Amino acid sequence: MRRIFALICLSAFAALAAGCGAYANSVEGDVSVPQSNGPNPQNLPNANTVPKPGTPSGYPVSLSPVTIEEVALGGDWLELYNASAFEADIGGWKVMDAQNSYTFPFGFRVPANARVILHLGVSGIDTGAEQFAPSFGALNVSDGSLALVRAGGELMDFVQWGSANHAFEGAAVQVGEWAQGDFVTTPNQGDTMNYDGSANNSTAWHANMPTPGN
Ligand SMILES: [Ca+2]
Repeated sequence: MRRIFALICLSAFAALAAGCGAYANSVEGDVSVPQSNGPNPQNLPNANTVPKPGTPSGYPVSLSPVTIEEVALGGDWLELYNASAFEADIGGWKVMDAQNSYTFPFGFRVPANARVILHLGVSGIDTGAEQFAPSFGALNVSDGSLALVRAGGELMDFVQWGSANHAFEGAAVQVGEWAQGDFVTTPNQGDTMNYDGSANNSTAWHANMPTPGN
């Protein structure tokens, strides 16, 4: 009796396996998987040469691949950093303070692990590494805030200095990008505010010598 039962189980399993195989064939059809590093006439991804995603090198605490990394209050520029291992399209994203807004041009991309400087209040030649926002008013040196907002209006990053309750603080707290009432101590003249990526609050910001572009 036990042997018969085992036989039934085996044949049921065999039928199931055959069924699975037939299904797989119907999905894959006649497509053959490239086998070597050689020419790939079917132009299919070659399992041997397609790079595998590595360990993410991005900032672990931020929801955005691109963050505000450095702010020069007196010099009126700021730096965004793509900390991820992938190119980021930030076309339509806005840098905003209480009075001003700058929108990155359509299709603007930041390569993986690269930075872009946004110059405020001055004109210049826009490149992949530097953008100019001539109509953006001077940042408030003693206290203020800056927000990075995605094209759909979603707040992606935020920093606030000198005192609390500046523009966008509520939205930043709501999405976990800032702590309520928190602010960065205003740096000494000549220093910039630098973000180290360790937290979504003022403890991750430090006054330092300017490092535009790196
Ligand atoms: Ca920098």
